[in-house]
Amino acid sequence: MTQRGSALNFRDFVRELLAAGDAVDIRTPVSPSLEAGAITRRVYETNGPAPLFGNLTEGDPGFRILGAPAGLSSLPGGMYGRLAAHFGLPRSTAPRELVEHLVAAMHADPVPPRVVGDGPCKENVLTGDDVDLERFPVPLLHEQDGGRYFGTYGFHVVRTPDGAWTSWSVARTMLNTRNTLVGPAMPQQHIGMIHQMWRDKGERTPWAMVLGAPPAALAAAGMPLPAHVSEDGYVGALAGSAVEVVRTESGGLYVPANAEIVLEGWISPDETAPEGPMGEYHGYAFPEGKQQPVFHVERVTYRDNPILPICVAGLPPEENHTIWGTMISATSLDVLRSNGLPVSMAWCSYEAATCWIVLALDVERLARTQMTERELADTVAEVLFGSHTGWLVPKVLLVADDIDVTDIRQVAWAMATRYHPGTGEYVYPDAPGIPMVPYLTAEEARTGRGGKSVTSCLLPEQLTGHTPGIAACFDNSYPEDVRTRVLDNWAEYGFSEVR
Ligand SMILES: Cc1cc2nc3c(=O)[nH]c(=O)nc-3n(C[C@H](O)[C@H](O)[C@H](O)COP(=O)(O)O)c2cc1C
Ligand SMILES: [Mn+2]
Repeated sequence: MTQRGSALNFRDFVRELLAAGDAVDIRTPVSPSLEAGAITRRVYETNGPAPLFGNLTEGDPGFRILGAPAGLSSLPGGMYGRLAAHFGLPRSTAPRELVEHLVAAMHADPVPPRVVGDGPCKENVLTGDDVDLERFPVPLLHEQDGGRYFGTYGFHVVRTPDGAWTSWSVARTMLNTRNTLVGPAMPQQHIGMIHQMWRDKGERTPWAMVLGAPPAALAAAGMPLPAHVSEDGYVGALAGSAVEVVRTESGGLYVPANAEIVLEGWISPDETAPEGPMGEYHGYAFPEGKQQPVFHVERVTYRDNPILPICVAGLPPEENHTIWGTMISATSLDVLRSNGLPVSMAWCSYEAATCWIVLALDVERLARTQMTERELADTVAEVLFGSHTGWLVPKVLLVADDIDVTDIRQVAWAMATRYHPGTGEYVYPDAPGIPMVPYLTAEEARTGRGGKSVTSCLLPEQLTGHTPGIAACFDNSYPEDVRTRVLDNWAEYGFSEVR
């Protein structure tokens, strides 16, 4: 028996989406070369149900693909339903509750994984010359991509040489040869740090990659938890029970027992190969690829009729926004609060492609700090840009918490009516940041510094604790009896239900 439920079992997750009408079981033959990518893209861009491709024209018979595993949904009351299902939460869970749930698990004791002897991920085994990644329907996701991507919704497993820290992290991998992959392992990311530890010893990095992982594990692997924190223990705390793992044969690493597909092998200390380009999280496809480390696959294990999940990166909303952005929101909220800042909510607007984070400030608590706007901006920059999570996001917007930061319309309104040109923006040319941000100069990208800002969308009075005027809107501008009557009579007036 393997553990069940949508958070800890990818197959159950898919089954629940199908049952809720938030996935479609596609029986029509579909090509993994561009067609599956095009369908998945259109699904993101229309908030459609996740496509489960059951009849692919390439790859072994019975091998499947799930697109848009955390796309937004147009089902009533469940826009974030697919995201919430990653954590076993009700489909109606609001972003604020989700973020607080993620933060709470950061403060709970880690629940280390439970080792079991066997698991569904070992139903099929390929070793030696039989290792052939081309047996899988490895998709070409965008026409401009430099290759076919095997891993766009899976995570790497590596461990420090002393065994103290196990890292699970999401990063893309492109097919290089039938038994090697190539992909980024940036030195600021934990896989890059751990890979460097093995290189310093002159050794290969033992490595595994997990596809079709328990959804909560995938999300945690896409979360910038601090260094030396093992994501596997965080997942146990988050899901409320230990993740069941099995030992890999080749590297002595542990992987979720019910994963769809597991690749085992090692990362070369020095070998690189060209990777990319690929349509990326910021929304653009740039023309150049890069040399990246090569991952050698010595063993492949998979479930019967395996399902390979894919993220077709590009314009929001896709998983780099819905999963990565949400996880960054939680870790950022935690680091700001832990440093005493009066932040009530943090949110990477999906529409901003994980290139800005909006912070809601409790203006009464803010007033008590007696900080000037500059002091506030500098403190936020120091705390956030100095952290692992803040390295990822170049822009910060500050708003008072009368604004719902998860509603882009309210954020746009605050930006337009409260940000003061010439004085409201504070820039940090020395702050370290991810070099993938599109507007960076060549020099900023090379040094990994600059292009970072904090923009205040606070009215001057809000620094002293009050908001002058109120939003003129349905909730604020009518007495309760009028609002109730309007809501009760809505259908009778002839309007359809509001979603
Ligand atoms: C769908 C998806 C794709 C991602 N692709 C990459 C990637 O290719 N490279 C990368 O460095 N981070 C990527 N990330 C972000 C990392 O997973 C994230 O920053 C995470 O915190 C890294 O783990 P670490 O903090 O343990 O280093 C991706 C995240 C998601 C959800
Ligand atoms: Mn980590």
